[in-house]
Amino acid sequence: MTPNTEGANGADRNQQLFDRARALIPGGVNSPVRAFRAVGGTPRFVQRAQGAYFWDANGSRCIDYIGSWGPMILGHGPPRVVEAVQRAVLDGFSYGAPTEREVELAEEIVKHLPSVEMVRLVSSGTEAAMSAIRLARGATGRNHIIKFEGCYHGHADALLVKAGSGLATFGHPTSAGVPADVVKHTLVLEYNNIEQLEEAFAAHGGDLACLIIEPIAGNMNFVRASVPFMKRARELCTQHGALLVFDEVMTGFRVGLGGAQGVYRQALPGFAPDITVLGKVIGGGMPLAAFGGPRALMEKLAPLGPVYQAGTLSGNPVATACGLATLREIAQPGFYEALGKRTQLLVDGLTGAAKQAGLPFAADCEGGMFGFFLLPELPQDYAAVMKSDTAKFARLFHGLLDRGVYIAPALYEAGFVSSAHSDEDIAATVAAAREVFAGL
Ligand code: KE4
Repeated sequence: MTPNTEGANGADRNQQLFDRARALIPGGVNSPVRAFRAVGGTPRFVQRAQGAYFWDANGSRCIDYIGSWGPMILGHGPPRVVEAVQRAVLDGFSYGAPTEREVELAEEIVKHLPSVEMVRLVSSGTEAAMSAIRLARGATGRNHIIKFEGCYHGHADALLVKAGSGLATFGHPTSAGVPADVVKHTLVLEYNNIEQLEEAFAAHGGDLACLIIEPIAGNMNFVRASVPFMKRARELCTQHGALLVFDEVMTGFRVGLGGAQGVYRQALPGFAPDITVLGKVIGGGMPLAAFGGPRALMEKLAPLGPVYQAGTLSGNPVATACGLATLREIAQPGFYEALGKRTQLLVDGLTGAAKQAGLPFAADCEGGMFGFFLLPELPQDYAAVMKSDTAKFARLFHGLLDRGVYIAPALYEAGFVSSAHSDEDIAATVAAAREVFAGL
């Protein structure tokens, strides 16, 4: 695939746009990961996208394995979703009043997640995770929370925290502007570390409002919580009266129709979190997220209960049209079987190409989500992920990009396959990777 780095008049329009953007928008982007800081180079300014592809400002086409960081599970511009959105906008953009479609979307979500009896729609994953923690704290009357190193739950203050100096010591802010007071209730533990779980609950169990976790950590690229670890987390939360919060913003309706909790239920019959946080796929690319759980818990939310939560654009009629049409498409029989096969084809192809090149390489996937590491085996926690060779990853990233394959511009991000990715796209991706691996 010949790289085309220049527009019609020979100028690199991505660079021109990036220069203009950086004069007006911090870092030239509206979300940091888009700035290519981890891999260097110039971000691609997307001009349009369709199916498995986008075209950048130079008119160069890329096979897109980010898909807006997960939402575009049907690929870009799925016809029936586009029609639903076009119809919705003709009826108005936003009302700030209840609509039937919010009820229909809530029904669709509840239908597929047995642990969710009620759901509240919001506009971003950050808002959903933040609200879920407030609900857990309001419901339990407790302040402390547990999160895990390497898991990302949006940028609410209480969650921008790194591990304390020793085990079961409270966290320190990872961002300027977050007062130490705000994170002093947040315990940060090692993902998949059962011993630390036991110790933290032994020391603080009676003061814990919740444990929040990414069940498959897509913000460490792709790290699964082990079944024994997840089983123990569930048991300890139940034993100590803390709530188990599943952050499925990335995995929800991405790894399967029942989300990651459905995957764990296969190994742990009856397994269920107390609160589920959703986003990305349920909005189909529009600003829509949600959190839900048992009725008794959710009815503690305003206007019924004492836990306040609100939003001008919550349940926005255009966003709900996009999300509802998306969920109805992916709920079709066979959708996830076909998507999972396509993702496995990619992972197997990349693994074979890397082995052929003699590269340390480990990959994993579930449904339409995948991850890979330039490591000999799959890491189980953040420290192991960070042993990756970032310079080598950057060379891989740009080698693929030059060949029209767009993966995440950071080694700690997952990748996403859509139902629009064809076998030919997968083959072209593996061929490009084979060329790049040879030179790494
Ligand atoms: P948003 O506020 O970005 O909608 O969602 C926050 C969030 C919450 N929970 C999980 C598991 C998430 O992955 C995210 C957001 N994911 C990142 C990608 N790793 C979004 C990309 C970005 O920050 O630009």
